[in-house]
Amino acid sequence: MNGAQVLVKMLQEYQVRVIFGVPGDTSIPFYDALYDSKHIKHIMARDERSASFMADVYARLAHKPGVCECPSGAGPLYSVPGIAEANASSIPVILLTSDIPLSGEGKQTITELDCQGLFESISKWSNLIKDVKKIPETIRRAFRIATTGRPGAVHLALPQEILRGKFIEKKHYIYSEGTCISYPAYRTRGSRTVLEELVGHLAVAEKPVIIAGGGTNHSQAGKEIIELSEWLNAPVVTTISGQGIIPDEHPLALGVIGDNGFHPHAHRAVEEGDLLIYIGCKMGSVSTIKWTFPSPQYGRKIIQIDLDPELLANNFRNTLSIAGDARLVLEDLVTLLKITGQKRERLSPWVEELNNQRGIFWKEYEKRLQSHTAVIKPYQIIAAINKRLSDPTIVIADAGTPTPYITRYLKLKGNGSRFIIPRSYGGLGYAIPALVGAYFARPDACLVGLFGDGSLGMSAGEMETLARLNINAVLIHFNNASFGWIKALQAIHCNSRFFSVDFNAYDPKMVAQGFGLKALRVDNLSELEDGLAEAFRLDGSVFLDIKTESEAVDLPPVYSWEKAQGNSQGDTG
Ligand SMILES: Cc1ncc(C[n+]2csc(CCOP(=O)(O)OP(=O)(O)O)c2C)c(N)n1
Repeated sequence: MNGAQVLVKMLQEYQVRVIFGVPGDTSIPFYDALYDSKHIKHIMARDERSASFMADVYARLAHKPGVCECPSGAGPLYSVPGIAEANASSIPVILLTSDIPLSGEGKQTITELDCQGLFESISKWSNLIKDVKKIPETIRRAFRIATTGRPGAVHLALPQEILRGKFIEKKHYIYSEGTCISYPAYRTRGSRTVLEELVGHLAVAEKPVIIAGGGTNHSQAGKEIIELSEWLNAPVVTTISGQGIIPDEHPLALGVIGDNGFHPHAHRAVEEGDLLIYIGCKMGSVSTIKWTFPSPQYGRKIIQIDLDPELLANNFRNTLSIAGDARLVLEDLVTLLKITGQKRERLSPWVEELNNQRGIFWKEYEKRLQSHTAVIKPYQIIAAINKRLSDPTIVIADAGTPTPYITRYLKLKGNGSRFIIPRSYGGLGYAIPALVGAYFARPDACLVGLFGDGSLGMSAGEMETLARLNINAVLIHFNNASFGWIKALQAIHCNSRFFSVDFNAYDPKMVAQGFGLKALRVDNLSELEDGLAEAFRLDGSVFLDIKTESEAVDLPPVYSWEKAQGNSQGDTG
């Protein structure tokens, strides 16, 4: 076997079923080896950035590492966004770059680039393989590093001599480490002593609140979160990445906290809570509104559970910090509570009151939906989408208009549905390629992507990929003819002196059709329901262009923006 064949065999050993990538001069031996693989499907993307986004979303949904590949030079440069996003969001993505020959190093070889150095600051591990015989052990290390501890991205550069070189080692060197086929691998339990301390704090807490971050979704800790909240009768709020961990209709599921698309009653719960349990939550700038929320309050206890000890007590002063996997820590906590404690049988008047507020909030929303508006508002689009959602549906959204409205108003159905959004860098152009990755992880699910026209401009080419692969997906385009989010900031902070944010008029429907999608257009509210019904009914990828109110006219639910406008809704108290 040559190195490329060994690489393919190793990927098969790790049960890799799909690789996303873009071809190049240096990828020829790897592609030739993939040609013979009956187990691995190669998905050609139109841009390495998209390929890395596809691998990222595949990993999030399949709970296995996502693998992408690119050729030397421009390929790794274009792969940066997806690798950085995956790494910062604790998603195991493995990028394989086929590189120029080692013999060409330092000789002005076209596409020569220090790929190892390029990825060092945005991955958990970046390595250049210099010996064919090291391929198996390096691949094992790559999967181990990507899936263990706090999962993240790994990059491997494979020069031509390595891909073409002869592998003369024994075949039994080619094997996988079963635990690292999925993630999180080697899950760790929390310290028993600290958990007992937590049980003591819970026994005297009057208003405990559970705050579930993205780590709870990665850990698949939904059942345990519900068990804990029901045992304590404690409300659960989530961050944007934690959404979906508890069904929205659950009496203890209050909603989303943070700056973007928050629910006022969820904020109130956290602000009034006397014991806050943050689980799998980085407590970063958005969920804590730049570390001002919750406000400092004497006697309030903060507990943080995270698999990464480096995050513990990093941004707030914790009463207790517990290092461990969310699911296992909660499993142990609930077991301990059952042995030692009394279940709180009834909802406290405080939780009843919060629920009452939640009821009023949603009634007011229903009322708002009754009024006719000249231009379609984003919240009307989400309400119409909600009616079409079945279980399981995967909803993927981009930055811009979709984020706050989805966060606030989306109602996922059932246990199999997920909502995905890249929250570490919020790079535009994620949702369209992400639909491709989602399809390979969850072919059973209905796929819905939401994005603005700014995002469309960045990843329109992947509509060809969707059409080529004949993927069933609904693509919802929020057409406000601008980089609306930035325009809104200019409205708030620059007295509407709009600068470099408006697009020329063009026809996105024709763009989508040109790439082979079915495309529909909705200009006003009376067409919205029918347009969506048709988009969900048709087979294949369907593009729905919806003319939408700009954020600059009608501010979205962003706490700091509402506050800057003096809107009392933004008040956490
Ligand atoms: C790659 C990238 N560049 C710049 C930004 C900064 N940014 C955040 S929101 C936004 C505007 C988004 O415009 P659009 O996709 O049209 O959505 P809208 O806000 O209009 O709904 C920009 C430019 C970003 N998030 N990602």
